[in-house]
Amino acid sequence: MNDLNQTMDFRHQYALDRDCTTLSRHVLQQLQSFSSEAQDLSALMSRIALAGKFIARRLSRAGLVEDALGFTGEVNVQGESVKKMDVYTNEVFISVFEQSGLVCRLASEEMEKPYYIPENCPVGRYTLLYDPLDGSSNVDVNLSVGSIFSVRRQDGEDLNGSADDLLQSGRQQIAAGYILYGQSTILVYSIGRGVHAFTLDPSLGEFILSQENIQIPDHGPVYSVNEGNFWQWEESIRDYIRYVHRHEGYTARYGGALVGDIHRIFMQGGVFLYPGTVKKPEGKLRLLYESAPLAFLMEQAGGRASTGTQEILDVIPDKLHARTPLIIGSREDVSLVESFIREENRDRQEQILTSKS
Ligand code: P6P
Repeated sequence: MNDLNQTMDFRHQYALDRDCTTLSRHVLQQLQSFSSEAQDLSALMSRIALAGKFIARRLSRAGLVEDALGFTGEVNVQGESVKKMDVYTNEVFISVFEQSGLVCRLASEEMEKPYYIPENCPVGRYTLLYDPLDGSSNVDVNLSVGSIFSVRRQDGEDLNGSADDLLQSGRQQIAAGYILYGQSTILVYSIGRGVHAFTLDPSLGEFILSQENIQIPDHGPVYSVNEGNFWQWEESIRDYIRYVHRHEGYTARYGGALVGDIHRIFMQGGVFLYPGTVKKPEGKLRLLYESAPLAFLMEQAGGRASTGTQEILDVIPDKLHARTPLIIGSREDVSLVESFIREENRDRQEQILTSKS
């Protein structure tokens, strides 16, 4: 073959490979198997991608679609005002899994109890836990929002519909990820074999592999936290913030929507914090469908996720919508925050001992 044909052949092959690594193909490549379980997981991820496409399409035209924006007037189980887009996105996830035969239960931030798909239960032994539209307050100002998902196997019979078998540590997750609706729509996932990103190509209607085996730097310049809560924090968190204010090499970035803030940390390194407050030590973010899936990804990417005193993936929730403080990102940066918390706890213990002596 002459040089021109060799060059054309290479370009042709590269172009096809670039466009053909779809999400479903990648899952099967990861599992190196075509077993029925591998096929199920691949199909399940494709359903999540389909939900992402529906949501991305709705968001891209929200300002033009009648009744897409604004509030429903309802309050959800979290005590938050429900946006019309919250309802729409929640129903998208439900509809893409009905008649899928894959998922028996869906547990959502928007629903007090899990939604059961009885016809799937004898077959579909998976449960999807998800936050259909995280950061929805950003929708009305056209800033990035995201969906977060976690996949677990159904562990035993859920006889009374209480889904108590979901109250297990994040290490039981078999897949997790998020979809970031920004300038482009990016799906980031892991099935425990590294973290991989796919970018939606609207002209193909497919998520195409754009970044494989993402690794987060051990340290990064970004600290991401809502400093407006400074007055509510424990002294240890305040001391950490004073430290980064006084040392060169840090930059504050906070978008008010978890998925976008976390994606930046994945890409640039650093730490995201949503700590507890004196009044609400459990924090704001939910464990099972926000912190745990993100912690699963972060550990796969070489980072860490902590409550401040415990690895997020070791936390066992007492209820479906349990909340937890979240300190997540580069190993060194998460450890630095923890060192301030340990220092504070040590000082507090010394004060208690001193007062007793
Ligand atoms: P605050 C959005 O409501 C959310 O759940 C996350 O997406 C985000 O990280 C956090 O809350 C923002 O909370 O108190 O800073 O507005």
